[in-house]
Amino acid sequence: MATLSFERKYRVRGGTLIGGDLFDFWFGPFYVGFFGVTTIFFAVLGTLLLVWGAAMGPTWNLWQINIAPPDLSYGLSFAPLAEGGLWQLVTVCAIGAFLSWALRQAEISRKLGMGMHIPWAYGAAVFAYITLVVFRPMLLGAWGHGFPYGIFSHLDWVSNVGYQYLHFHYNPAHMIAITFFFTNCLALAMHGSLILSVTNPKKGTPVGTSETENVFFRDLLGYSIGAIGIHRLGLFLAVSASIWSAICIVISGPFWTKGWPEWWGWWLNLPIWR
Ligand code: UQ1
Repeated sequence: MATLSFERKYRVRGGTLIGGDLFDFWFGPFYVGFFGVTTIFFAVLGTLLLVWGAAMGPTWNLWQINIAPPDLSYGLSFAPLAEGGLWQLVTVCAIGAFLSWALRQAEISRKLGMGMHIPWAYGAAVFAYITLVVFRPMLLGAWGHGFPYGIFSHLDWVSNVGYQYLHFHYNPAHMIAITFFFTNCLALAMHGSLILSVTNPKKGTPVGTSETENVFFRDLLGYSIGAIGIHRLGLFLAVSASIWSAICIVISGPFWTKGWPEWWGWWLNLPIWR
């Protein structure tokens, strides 16, 4: 789609965090900026490294391609490219691209005079990823604790690590994370369906207003959280899901080495049951 006429007035100079005016331009509809350049650089390099790894591997079957982290015996050192070094470089590229993307969001937010809600919210998901592939492996003393980059292989990793703790669903932080994911899903389904239903009345009836939205939920639940409130709730639920995901994986190993069902012993052993 062509740039809308009103978009032109938002194509203003400034707001950059780095590079001054040098990268302060657009490519078609996309703002570039210094971090647009670094995003493209890391994303393209990382993808090429994955393709190189696939070329060295035994298969081009998309489901079975696997770029594995180094063997645990390499600890926290650099591994040869064909023995996990590629995974290490891909991880650096992924983190470089994700952080560049967040900083590009921050530059665009500054340009438009917006708050920093979007980069911080996105940053929570990046934080969960970095916790998984950097913080936890470092706490455990080996990059080999990172997860492999591959469709089936990463599923196998999740299954194996889950069984390593006997039953991962007994991890209390995992329970909280899942509860946030599900509640977020419920809230977005409620919000999306509410907005679509209010703006798509049957033929002949006028489109509803914010009061129609409020009244629906007051009739249904005796409470309406409000137009801004539902978005605050959504942000809270989504960011909480990311943060509790990071917590649930970082405590598995570094802070709790037994099966997760055993953690609940404190509850089963409370004197109130005797
Ligand atoms: C709601 O109360 C509300 O305010 C009018 C919305 O804004 C448009 C909503 O999208 C939703 C889903 C609700 C209902 C939510 C709760 C937590 C009662």
